Amino acid sequence: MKSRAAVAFAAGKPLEIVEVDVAPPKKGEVLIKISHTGVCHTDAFTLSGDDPEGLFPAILGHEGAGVVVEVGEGVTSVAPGDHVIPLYTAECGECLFCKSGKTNLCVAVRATQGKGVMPDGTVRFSYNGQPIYHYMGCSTFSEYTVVAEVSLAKINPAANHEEVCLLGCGVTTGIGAVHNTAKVQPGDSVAVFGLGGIGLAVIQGARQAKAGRIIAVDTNPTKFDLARQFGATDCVNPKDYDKLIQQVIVEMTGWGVDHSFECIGNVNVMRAALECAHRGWGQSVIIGVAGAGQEISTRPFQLVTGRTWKGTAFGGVKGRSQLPGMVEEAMRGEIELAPFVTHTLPLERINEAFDLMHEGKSIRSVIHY
Ligand code: NAD
Ligand code: AHE
Ligand code: ZN
Repeated sequence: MKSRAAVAFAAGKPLEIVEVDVAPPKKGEVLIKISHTGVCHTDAFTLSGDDPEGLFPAILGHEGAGVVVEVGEGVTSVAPGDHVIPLYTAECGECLFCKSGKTNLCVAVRATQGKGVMPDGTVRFSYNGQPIYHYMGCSTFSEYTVVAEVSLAKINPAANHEEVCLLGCGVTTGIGAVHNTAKVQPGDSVAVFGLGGIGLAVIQGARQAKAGRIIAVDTNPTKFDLARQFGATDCVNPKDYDKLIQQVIVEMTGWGVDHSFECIGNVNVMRAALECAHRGWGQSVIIGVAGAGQEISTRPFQLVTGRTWKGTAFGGVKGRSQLPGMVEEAMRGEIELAPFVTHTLPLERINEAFDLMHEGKSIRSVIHY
């Protein structure tokens, strides 16, 4: 079938809106009609050419919601008409990782997903007869996409796709990082570095966890109003100080914060986030994605004196078993999604969404088909 899609033909080039061919779903696969998709910084990261797994041409996008159109052989958990959120972190329930009960990092389709192909090693997209790679097992920048059955969360059909698509990545990642990875407790102090979709979701999660002080850090002060609205108690712009931001936060708090979260993808800020964690027990969670060749560093003494460095993917959330419940929470108003949607744009204007992100003018642009 034909599908309108925004194709990344080459790194660093704008997406091109073209009509691609989409092959039917094979065994264990599902054809989805995407209704909405958010644009996450990770899409921009891969488009920039910095992603070691970046492949071109590809159809990016991993924060979508849609409806099942057709199922391939053997698919039993979803049927045409079901409303779904594609998952870049699958949940097969059977692999070593799923069965461990310790992680959401299912490996059922991860190896092929990272190579831009379906689990059988082939692609379902083509343009003028040339293959186009899949992306993160989702490719939500195509109106019709094919994903593995294990990469689909079935959600309440009454959910508003324009908002719940953000649970496909950004909001779930931030909220999940607080509850599943850091396990923030009532009264704990928190510092959040980077106030995009991820950082603001961390703040929302911290407020849900009844954190005490929530220190929001960004070099763009236009983000502070929304940060306060979500629950930040202090907003700090590192540019306002002539000393290191970790020193500023340690001085603000006495000994540092109980939990810090890096939501930017900057290895220098990752260091600052670790070093502003409390002596003896403070922990720092890396959420941001850093480019090929980048490495983190700190004095080992920072760890010797009790700080812990952690990381999280999709906020530790198991997509098929936990995401439907988060959609229900959003429908009950227990997760706030509307303030994240600063812009809505048709697919044809998707490159504006990337411009708005780079200019610091958006939190989330949501694309509709
Ligand atoms: P975004 O671009 O919307 O927000 C980033 C924010 O960081 C902006 O507000 C920007 O002003 C701020 N910033 C940039 N440099 C800064 C600095 N030096 N000090 C303080 N603030 C600074 O991005 P996003 O969509 O919220 O994504 C954030 C990061 O999280 C990205 O690296 C993305 O790839 C990553 N991510 C990771 C996961 C995961 O599962 N681990 C999931 C989603 C996104
Ligand atoms: N491909 C990159 C890593 C990118 C990355 O870390 N992705 C995050 C999700 S970002 C969503 O916006 C993630 O979940 N990683 C775990 C996984 O299995 O992909 C690289 O460095 O190769
Ligand atoms: Zn994302």
